[in-house]
Amino acid sequence: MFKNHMWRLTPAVLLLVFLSGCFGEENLTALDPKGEAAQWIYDNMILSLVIMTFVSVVVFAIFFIIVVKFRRKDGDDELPKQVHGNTAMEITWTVIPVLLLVILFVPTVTGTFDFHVDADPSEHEDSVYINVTGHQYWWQFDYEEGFTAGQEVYIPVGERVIFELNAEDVIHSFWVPALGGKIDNIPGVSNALWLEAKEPGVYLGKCAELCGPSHALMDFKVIALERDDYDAWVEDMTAVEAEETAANAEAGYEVFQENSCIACHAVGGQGMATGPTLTNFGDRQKFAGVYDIDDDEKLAQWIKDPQSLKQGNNMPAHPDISDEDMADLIDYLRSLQVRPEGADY
Ligand code: HEC
Ligand SMILES: [Cu+2]
Repeated sequence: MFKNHMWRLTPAVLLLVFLSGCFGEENLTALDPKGEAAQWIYDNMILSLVIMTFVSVVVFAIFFIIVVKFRRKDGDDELPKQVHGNTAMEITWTVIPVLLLVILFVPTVTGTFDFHVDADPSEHEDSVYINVTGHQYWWQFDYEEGFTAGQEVYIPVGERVIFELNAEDVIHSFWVPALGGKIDNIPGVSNALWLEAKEPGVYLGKCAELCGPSHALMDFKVIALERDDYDAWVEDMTAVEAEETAANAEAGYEVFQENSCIACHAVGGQGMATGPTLTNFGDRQKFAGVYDIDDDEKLAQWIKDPQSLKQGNNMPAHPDISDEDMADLIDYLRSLQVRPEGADY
């Protein structure tokens, strides 16, 4: 009975295994590691898979051999010879699993210690140290240089970057599958982890803890730059002053001020923000985590009625902005760029 069930499930399980590679958007996968921490997780996953496959093959092989070989034959009505206890066999099937567990145990424990870091900037003075705050449903990244970034976190490539993990409201979880493991952002607790990207690139991150109705839309990006580009970016982010951004799109800047967007969205400068900092909004690939930044219509819809795009989020509706003002406002938002013209990241 039980065996029948197992067989019926097999195609479904296989399908899941094969499709799991297709569901992921971009590099939202732990199966293509692009950093040391992710590589360690991947190697351990493969190691345990190999060991489990080995155990399954051996156990099932013995099982089928015994079922076939010792099957009751026609006319064979006698009770078979009853055997109890076989010291050699008992030792064998105790020692082999113990050895297999030791093989899994050693890299798991050493790695766990290697990947542990304390949430304490004074212990990581030589590393880039970024304070991550999870909000319903967006990410805030505070840099030691004193500026804040929203939704996209920039790091230098080939260096261990320390992320201190905090939360503003409920528990979130910081996960960049291509770069490493996940650790929870817990209100009132500071956790930390380090990630290192081997290659420059954009790595997709996701909140991995059910945190409310729009949990599934709480995406972010890790953007790994060569050290020089990273330094230039930090310098540019630090230099932005809100008033100066007006020069790019004066009319839109006025709409931004009139509607008190700035009360929740910092542009330049530093400090807490109720919403994502917009200092480099024009550089983003997505807004609100998941929507295409180039989509004017969606962006206007977002500003007028954010609930229609992201249920339960904390941005108020602005239904009264006229179409003309909206176009200016969007121009202004797009003009908020820090990335130098022609930079290839
Ligand atoms: C009461 C605070 C508040 C006000 C006022 C406010 N917002 Fe927001 N805004 C938020 C929050 C919170 C989010 C994050 C929502 C989410 O993604 O869950 C957000 C997100 C955004 C985003 C997407 C940012 C990103 O990179 O993902 C844009 C663009 C935006 N707001 C524009 C505006 C504009 C323009 C105004 C003024 C018309 C405005 N906001 C007024 C709180 C506010
Ligand atoms: Cu979350």
